[in-house]
Amino acid sequence: MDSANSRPFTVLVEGNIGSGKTTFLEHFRQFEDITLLTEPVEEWRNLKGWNLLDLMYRDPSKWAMTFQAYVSLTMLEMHRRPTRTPVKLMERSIFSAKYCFVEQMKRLGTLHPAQFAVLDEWFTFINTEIPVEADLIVYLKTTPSIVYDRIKKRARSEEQCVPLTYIEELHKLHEDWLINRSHADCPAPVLVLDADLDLSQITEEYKKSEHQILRKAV
Ligand code: DGT
Repeated sequence: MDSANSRPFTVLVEGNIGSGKTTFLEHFRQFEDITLLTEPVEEWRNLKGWNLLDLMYRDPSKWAMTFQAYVSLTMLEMHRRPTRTPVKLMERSIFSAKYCFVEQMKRLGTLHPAQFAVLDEWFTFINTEIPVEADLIVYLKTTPSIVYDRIKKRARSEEQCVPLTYIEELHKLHEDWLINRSHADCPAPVLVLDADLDLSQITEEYKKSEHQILRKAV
């Protein structure tokens, strides 16, 4: 733990849909003293029997606001979840929800400007009033066409309608946020990994982040 305030060294794992965030987290399961918080997709797929992810993809104009409100809540819960280990790895964050997904929905017109304004107020309140600190962002950088093929192969039913252009735009939003630093607040330094590599080579790439995450010479 950080001796000053007893909070864990917190790493946010970010990257486009299908960039391998879950695989990256699984790589760190071999180490002790790390808490792994995978994204609550299953909660989004089953809230009291409702599949909000599916509703959002089927009828975005109607359900985007509801979906994003629930994403914000589940992400905030992960940011705030008490952790007994000195290191915490989190898949995504309220930041990518805001800077990538909500921004995309605003640009596409899926979110009405009034809905966007409400989400924006929530984000500003959370970001200024509730501690959601991060110490490092691992950006799993990918080429849109490569992750598009992976998404098709993994065939998560809700995602079958996602076009390549959607993935390309999401890629640009990740790049704007994490590489071009177009938002005033990027909560932590960014480590960029090449996540285009296939499974046979990716472990070597993941290893490049071990010393920064475990904070020891490995
Ligand atoms: P991975 O392990 O890199 O393959 O990660 P994925 O693709 O399982 O996880 P992620 O977060 O990239 O995407 C999960 C699904 O949820 C995907 O269909 C996009 C969607 N999603 C995630 N976060 C948000 C969000 O804040 N807003 C919207 N609209 N969709 C989101």
